Amino acid sequence: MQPYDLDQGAPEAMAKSKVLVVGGTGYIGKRIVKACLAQGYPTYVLQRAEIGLDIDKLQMMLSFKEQGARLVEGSFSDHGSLVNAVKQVDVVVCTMSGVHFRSHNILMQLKLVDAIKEAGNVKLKLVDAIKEAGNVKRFLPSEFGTDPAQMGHALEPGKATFDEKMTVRKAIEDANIPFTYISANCFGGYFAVVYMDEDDIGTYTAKALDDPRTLNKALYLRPPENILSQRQLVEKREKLSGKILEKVEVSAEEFLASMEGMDYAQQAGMGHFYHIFFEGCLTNFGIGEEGEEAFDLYPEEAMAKSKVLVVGGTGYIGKRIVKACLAQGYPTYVLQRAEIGLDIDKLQMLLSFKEQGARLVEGSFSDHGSLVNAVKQVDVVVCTMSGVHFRSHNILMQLKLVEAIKEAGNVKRFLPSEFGMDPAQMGHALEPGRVTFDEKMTVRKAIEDANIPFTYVSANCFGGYFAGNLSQLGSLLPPRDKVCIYGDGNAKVVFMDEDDIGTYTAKALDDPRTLNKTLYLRPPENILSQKQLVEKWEKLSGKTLEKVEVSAEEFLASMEGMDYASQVGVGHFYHIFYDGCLTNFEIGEEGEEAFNLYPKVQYTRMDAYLKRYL
Ligand code: NDP
Ligand code: GO6
Repeated sequence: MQPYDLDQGAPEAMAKSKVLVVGGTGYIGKRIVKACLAQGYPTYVLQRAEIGLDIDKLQMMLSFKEQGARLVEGSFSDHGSLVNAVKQVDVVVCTMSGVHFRSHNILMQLKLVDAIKEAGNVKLKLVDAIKEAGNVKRFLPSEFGTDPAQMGHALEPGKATFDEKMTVRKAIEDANIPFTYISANCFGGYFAVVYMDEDDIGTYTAKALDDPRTLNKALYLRPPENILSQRQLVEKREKLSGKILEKVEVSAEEFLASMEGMDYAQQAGMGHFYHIFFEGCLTNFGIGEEGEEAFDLYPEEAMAKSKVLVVGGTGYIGKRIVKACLAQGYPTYVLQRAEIGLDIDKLQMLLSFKEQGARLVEGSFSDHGSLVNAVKQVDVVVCTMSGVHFRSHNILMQLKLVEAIKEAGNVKRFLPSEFGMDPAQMGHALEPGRVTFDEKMTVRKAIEDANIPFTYVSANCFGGYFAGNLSQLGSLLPPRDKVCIYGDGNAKVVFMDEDDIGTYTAKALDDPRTLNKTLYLRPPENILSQKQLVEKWEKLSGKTLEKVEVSAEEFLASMEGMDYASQVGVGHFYHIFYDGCLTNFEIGEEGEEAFNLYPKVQYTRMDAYLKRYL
């Protein structure tokens, strides 16, 4: 067991379709297997009888099994075995070898063309098997390239590729098999128009195979920043290498003329290049009714995952953000402060992060250069600097981090330590509690003055400080007999499971929709009044508590004689429970709501949260 287990996939996993990948050890197939496993699908991979002595293939199969896939034996020359295989699942993804040329090796290309030809009829066998089995809810045939429906005019002999795929489509549709066709455009490694990273093709395919919005549609992968002309691509290369290449312009006529005398496989390839680079066939049509665009549907997957640095990673909320970043597959960096000294718990936690794949970066707030060096290594910085007066309160220390980010100049987004009430709403807050908001606003101003892109996460009430104790000050446990009810107890509050704050923060940190915005965490079922919270506890515990109503005046008067940290707490509670400051405003243009953006996150409801206190 890992110490901070964040298994946000689990509740979703139950509902996920069972997926069979046919062709799972292939170039694109293995990435789809990986993405299906990563996204929590029960994943089956066809293990062909023909595997023989191909030790690499077998090893790959075994590694899939180790990662949780189930291997299903079958063969394309044994119809019954295919039927048996597809009978076990809901969705079949086929990545049978297709239209791409791995190199200019002429003989290899010949073999590939043969394989493509063969694939055409082999896949029909699969279609027959699916038809006969009758249980498959969706079939994704081997497409993953140029949309064949757009290629009726294609040149011979390259046209064969598209014709065969259209034959497969016809067989699928004639058999009334529900489908999704993935038009993945160019695999980045081969040729370059809409360029796609192969792992992203796997990710989008796994996302789409269960999504009702892609049912009986073609899914086009067109992430906007990957739509590039050949010239733009070359420019990028030149920038990276610092070397200018000589450009030799080839006219369409010359290009087509060069096909003469080439072998069949090469001619097919030339034809495809012609349509892509001279016609622009990947982008010269709008996506109609029959299609969907992957970037539109899954904007959160659009970019290669950003590198994230968490500053304050061993803190109460910080460690949960680190866990969520790791779980969501971000390359995750955690600042290891030089000041750690003999704090053995902190060090052990950092080591456990490292074990889980995080990179530790040494640095100190009293060494500007070390902070610059740390932030230079990443795209996004999340700071969870302490901000609870009776623990420690160092919100303004973040100004040093802002200076470092400004100097480094590479950071695409900064999430400062907020994670509470929206300080922008708290201009009227009472002394001395307002210091929390004033300092957070000072940090915001420094960020915005330095033109650093940001997201502010307004996480509302941590369950541990506000729910488990039924919102009682000075205690973290539910009261046994009496509970103080603030006013009429009806002001709406938002209670959050701390792990969910980690999950939403990790989701938002490279989402274009949250750029330069405040993200409010308001999952609908967690918007509760204090009374409703108490009711839930009474139901769970089977015990009714005596309610002591406290008026606003009494509550504020109680501040007198308290120490500073407690006065801060009373002020915050006052605004939350008497003003209703967490919910008495609408989210405007400058904000987004997390449940809206990420409806699939199975957030923890407060009954489940309170169960832990029974
Ligand atoms: P913690 O008290 O757990 O501290 C977080 C981290 O701050 C520490 O782990 C440490 O980082 C860093 N830190 C502390 N002192 C120093 C220092 N002198 N120099 C450098 N780093 C330091 O913070 P919380 O998780 O409680 O608070 C984080 C945010 O959440 C705050 O903005 C707070 O206001 C907010 N919050 C909101 C609540 C709510 O109900 N909404 C409740 C509680 C907090 P390291 O890991 O490097 O040692
Ligand atoms: C948490 C607290 C709880 C104070 C925020 C005294 C910033 C926020 C909801 O850590 O002062 O007993 O938004 O006796 O924006 C502390 C502070 C509350 C808890 C608030 C916080 C909340 C900071 C106490 C207590 C449980």
